[in-house]
Amino acid sequence: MSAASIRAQAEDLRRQIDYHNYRYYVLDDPEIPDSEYDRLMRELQALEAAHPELITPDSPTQRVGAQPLKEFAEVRHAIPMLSLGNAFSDEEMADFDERVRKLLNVEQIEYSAEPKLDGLAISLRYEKGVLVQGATRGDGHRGEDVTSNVRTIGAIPLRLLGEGWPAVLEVRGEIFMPKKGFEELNRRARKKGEKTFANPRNAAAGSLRQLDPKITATRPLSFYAYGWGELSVEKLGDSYSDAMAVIKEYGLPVSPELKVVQGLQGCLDYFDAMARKRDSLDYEIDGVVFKVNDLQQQERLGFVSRAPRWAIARKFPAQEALTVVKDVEFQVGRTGAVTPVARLDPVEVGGVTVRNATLHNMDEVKKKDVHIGDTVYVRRAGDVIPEIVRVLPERRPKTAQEVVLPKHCPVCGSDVIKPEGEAVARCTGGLYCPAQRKEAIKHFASRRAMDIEGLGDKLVEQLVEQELIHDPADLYSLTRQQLMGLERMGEKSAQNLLDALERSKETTLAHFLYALGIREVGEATSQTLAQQFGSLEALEKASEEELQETPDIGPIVAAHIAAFFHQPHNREVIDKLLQAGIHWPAVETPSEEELPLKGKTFVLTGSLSRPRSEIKVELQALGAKVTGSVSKNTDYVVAGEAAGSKLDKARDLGVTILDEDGLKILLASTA
Ligand code: D41
Repeated sequence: MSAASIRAQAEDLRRQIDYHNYRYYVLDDPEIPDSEYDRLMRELQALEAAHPELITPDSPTQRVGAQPLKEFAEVRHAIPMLSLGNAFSDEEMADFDERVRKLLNVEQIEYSAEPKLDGLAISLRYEKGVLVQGATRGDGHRGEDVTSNVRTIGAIPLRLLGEGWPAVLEVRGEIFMPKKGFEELNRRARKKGEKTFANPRNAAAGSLRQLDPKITATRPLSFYAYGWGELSVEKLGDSYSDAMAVIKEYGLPVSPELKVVQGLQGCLDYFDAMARKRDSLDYEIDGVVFKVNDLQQQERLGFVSRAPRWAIARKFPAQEALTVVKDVEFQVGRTGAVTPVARLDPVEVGGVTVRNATLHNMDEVKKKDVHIGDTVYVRRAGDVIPEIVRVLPERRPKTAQEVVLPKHCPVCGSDVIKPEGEAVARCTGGLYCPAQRKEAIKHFASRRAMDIEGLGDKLVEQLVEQELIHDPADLYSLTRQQLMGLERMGEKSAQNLLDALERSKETTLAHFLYALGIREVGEATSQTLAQQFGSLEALEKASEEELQETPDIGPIVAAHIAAFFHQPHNREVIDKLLQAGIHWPAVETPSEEELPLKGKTFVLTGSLSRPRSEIKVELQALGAKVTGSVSKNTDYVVAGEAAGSKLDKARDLGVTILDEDGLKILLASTA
């Protein structure tokens, strides 16, 4: 292929990707599935990797790439970023409308209305259609240059769509974090015992103010435009709503809730409608912004100090309230997580009565210093579980009681453990604990565990709900009659399930260990344990110290394993399973010859045709070690599609690189 046609092909891919970004972020109407989008992206990456001279700064592959900064540079806003006046009641809205009508001397005003996003104001500068700068609002005159971070946000185009845009266009809007992404970010932080963000606004601000754009790139940020700054043309339209439609055509997301309404009544109706819709939006809003729609009218109204006289934010009532913690109880989740929950004196928060608030985990209780009897601020944000924001220590009564993690599970009585360095406490009941039963049984039956064909999640749920089974061992005493009494279960499928149960009894020690669902014991660890200990009896008797001597097993995993076998209930279930006839061939400790890959270290990278865990298990069975990073000690790198930096490193170090076919050949040669 000629250089020119490769360049054309890269450009074509970029146009396709930009277009699909627009369909996804701006129109909220994707035309192709994510997998197809990923394929286009990989194709472009491959092309650019082979021809680095063709990479352009506005290529969709170039979102993350900038080096970490020492500090942000200052940006002066040639046209200041204004602030907004507030209205907290319908009366204040009426005052605003009256003022505007008097100043303009008109009967009724046309307003544009949109939700007020709770995020961070930003100015995006496009020159000749290319994003050249992203700057925070700062004090309105001077902000910070966050260009590298802004570039990582998928909703923000690196170049404008279509043509005919002004040579200079500054688009202003709000960067925000959707609720789901915020919850997920905090869940991850909590799991790692790291600091959580108090709300999506803080999370968005914290993410945008990272000096390393690679961190920002991992944060689920989004953007809606709501105005403009410098323009090299006179205007984008005659009204705000027309101008926003133009900005949307350029490929920038505009709130899908943006509407033109007539007069004060139109504003009040829109506000009520948005208050009802609020919880179902997937981002936080703290009110509605109304703007005089006609740009000439806007100009006549002008500004007072730094706020336009033509716009106002009608705020929702506070989402926080004061109440008293009556008690703290502990709930057990499906994964055994034991979570403290505060029982509160019922209190109205933003129109809803709140009786409970989650405290997440004991670290959180300690950090916030919550005692039973304390007066606390509770916050309800959207449809998420209410939270305790902080306590008022000056109101703590003498009778206040400390919150203590129970030693035993409130549901099943098994020991509760909180491993060192982990935030979450867990019930060790596992298979036995009713709170965890369904999940434990689903896992037990799954393909890579006992592989009970036809026993899907729905069926397990029915069986547990109808109390036909209490633990996985009960599966093996189910009768045809019992099964045929279930929904959508005929004679044939009942018999098939019984046959599958029978077949599953013949297994391996590694599969059986994995099926038990011991925390942190995945397939690879199960296999290591089976190899090292050889028998279930030996493993049951192993001390934490002995467990830790096993390759790849650290103190946390060792503690989980020991705690599991320490629980009498778990031993009972295991005995029942063995009595039901589950068996496996004795594990032979393979001789040196049987471990052809002993001493060899592998790294798996890129996208492979099978789950990495599966390949890892296979390699380990042959004695190989599988690690996560490439070093001079690595013997083989198995590289799938779109392999990145690990592959580069392997090349640099001269490590043998295998594709999947190469791996097959290697494995076949060891057989
Ligand atoms: O959603 C928002 N947070 C929002 C903020 C919005 N929808 N519109 C806004 N419009 C303006 C003007 C009228 C000055 C163009 C704003 C803001 N300003 C704003 N955000 C932070 C400070 C000012």
